[in-house]
Amino acid sequence: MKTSLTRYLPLLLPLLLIACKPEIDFTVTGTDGAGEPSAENAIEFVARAEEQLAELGQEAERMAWVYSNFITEDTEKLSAIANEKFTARQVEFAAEAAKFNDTEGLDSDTRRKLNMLRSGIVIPAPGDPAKTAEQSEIGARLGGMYGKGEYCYANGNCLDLGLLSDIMADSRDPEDLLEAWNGWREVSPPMRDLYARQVELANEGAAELGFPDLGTMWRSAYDMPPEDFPAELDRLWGEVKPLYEALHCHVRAKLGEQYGTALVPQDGPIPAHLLGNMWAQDWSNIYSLVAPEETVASYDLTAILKDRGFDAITMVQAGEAFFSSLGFEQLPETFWERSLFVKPEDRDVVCHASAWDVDEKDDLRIKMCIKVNAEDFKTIHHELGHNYYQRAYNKESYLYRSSANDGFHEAVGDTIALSITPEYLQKIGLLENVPDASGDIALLMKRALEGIAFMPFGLLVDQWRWQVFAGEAGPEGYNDLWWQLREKYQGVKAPNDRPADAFDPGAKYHVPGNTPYTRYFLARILQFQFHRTLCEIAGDEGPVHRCSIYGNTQAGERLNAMLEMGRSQPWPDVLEALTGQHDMDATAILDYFAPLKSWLDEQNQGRQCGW
Ligand code: X8Z
Ligand code: ZN
Repeated sequence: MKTSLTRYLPLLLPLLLIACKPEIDFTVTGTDGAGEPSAENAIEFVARAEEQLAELGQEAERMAWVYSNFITEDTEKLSAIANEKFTARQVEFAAEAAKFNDTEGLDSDTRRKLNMLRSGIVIPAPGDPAKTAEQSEIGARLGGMYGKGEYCYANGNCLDLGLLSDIMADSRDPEDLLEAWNGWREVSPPMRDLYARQVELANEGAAELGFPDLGTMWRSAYDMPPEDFPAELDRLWGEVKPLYEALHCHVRAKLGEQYGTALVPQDGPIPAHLLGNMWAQDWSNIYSLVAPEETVASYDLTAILKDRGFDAITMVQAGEAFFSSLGFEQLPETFWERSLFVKPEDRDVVCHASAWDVDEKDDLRIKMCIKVNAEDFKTIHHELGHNYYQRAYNKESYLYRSSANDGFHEAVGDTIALSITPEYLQKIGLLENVPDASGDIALLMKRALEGIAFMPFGLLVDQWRWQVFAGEAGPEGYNDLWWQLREKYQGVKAPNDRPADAFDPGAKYHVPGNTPYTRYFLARILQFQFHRTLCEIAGDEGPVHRCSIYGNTQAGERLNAMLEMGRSQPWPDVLEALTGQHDMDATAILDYFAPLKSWLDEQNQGRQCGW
């Protein structure tokens, strides 16, 4: 809902999109002075709220942009102030909206928008202005701590997350991996008490709006009763889990061969520092360790991009060209002028990739510290997906300028990325020869190391937060709960005993950045549903993992038609408009990976799987 930003993803601030301009008139909202909470007054109230929030949004958005591009004490403060004003306003509107709960005769749009106003705040603040200010300051501080984070080695060499991540990706020395892994986790212990206070304040804010806790408020954003949502996630995860377990089993066996079974016991969770990624959420960097031996070597997109002299800009241009081939209008000139593509040498910035729509018209931007590699090539498509979505729904009214549910926003660019197939790379001149069908297992393995490996992580981050919000773990128990969930869902374990003050969840952007995470789990399901449908529309009759919709304007039109709907309808209806299906459905992902699943099952014969 609109209460989730124009900047997609990373909510640097605890807030959604906006903050306010001091010159705006804040008087008279809601039912005050407007008589009874009648249906007529509700319409008027919603219109007023939309107008004010739309206007207020831009300044906070600009403030947040400046802050995350120049992290200093001053921009932190300015950003917190802007955020505080916006939050206060949002909370007032939410409370006003609740007054219409029992109003009869509301039309469905007004009812929908009132619900959005009431429940769509990511981090609601208590009504007390001092607490709102405190909460905004904490939010800004946490974002800055993460953005500025670095680890200094004994030789005085200090590395930021990007460089530490390079070690996680490339090193095969367990000691180096462990130091980088531990080093990054030194950034987060000072966040723990601030985070705990933020939870306390946000829960108070949620309670004032009538929710038992913040987790329930977050789960209210899915066009179904909040209590049904976890069961829906369990259903989807239950379907994908056997595939994940098969992948886990094979990867663990191969890591055992690489590092020895003393380090990687073959009947337990995998040590989290050996999977090629700081959070073990994407395993594609260890492809060479787990690659199918009998299939022909597939291509190495990182090497191709480097050999062809790609840089950050030309990589983004290639992403834009894909969308253009589907019939999407080119990005505006300002996108190229205002985006941040490369990490600046001279200042701290938030490098975590994000996409922005500053004026909700066409001031689209991305902010990324792009490296020339396959992973960032994919992330560029991910971010551009956000931008094209933002542009597609910009004719909707303010509260509907968002995705059908938050998983949809995350799924669009990832759907396009599934079309970066060997055939596509050949078409655009990056690959001479397309591997024949014997290369499919290699291709699917790479995709699974990204997408399937990610799924339990995508689920557990909010399982952790929901329990924290519900008071099931206090600050002393945060870290243990985190590792219980990592073991339960991912089958990974901390590589060493965690220090008493460890706050490992804080070492993942979205926790200090307060960005809900279940959206990425949903996106994994949705992207394969979208891909399957778009390939059908494109008339592709081959295996779906080989299909690329590049150049197919019918597929582009149908995709755009869905994007244009924004959040104006319940997500099942939006999903149906594109796919004909009313439900999220894991069969698309399972069908896509079916050949790999058979292959993994063969490899795993005789191995003891599970943890
Ligand atoms: O945060 C992101 C995007 C921005 S919305 C780069 N992602 C999650 C992550 O990095 O943890 C994309 C995949 C999951
Ligand atoms: Zn995203």
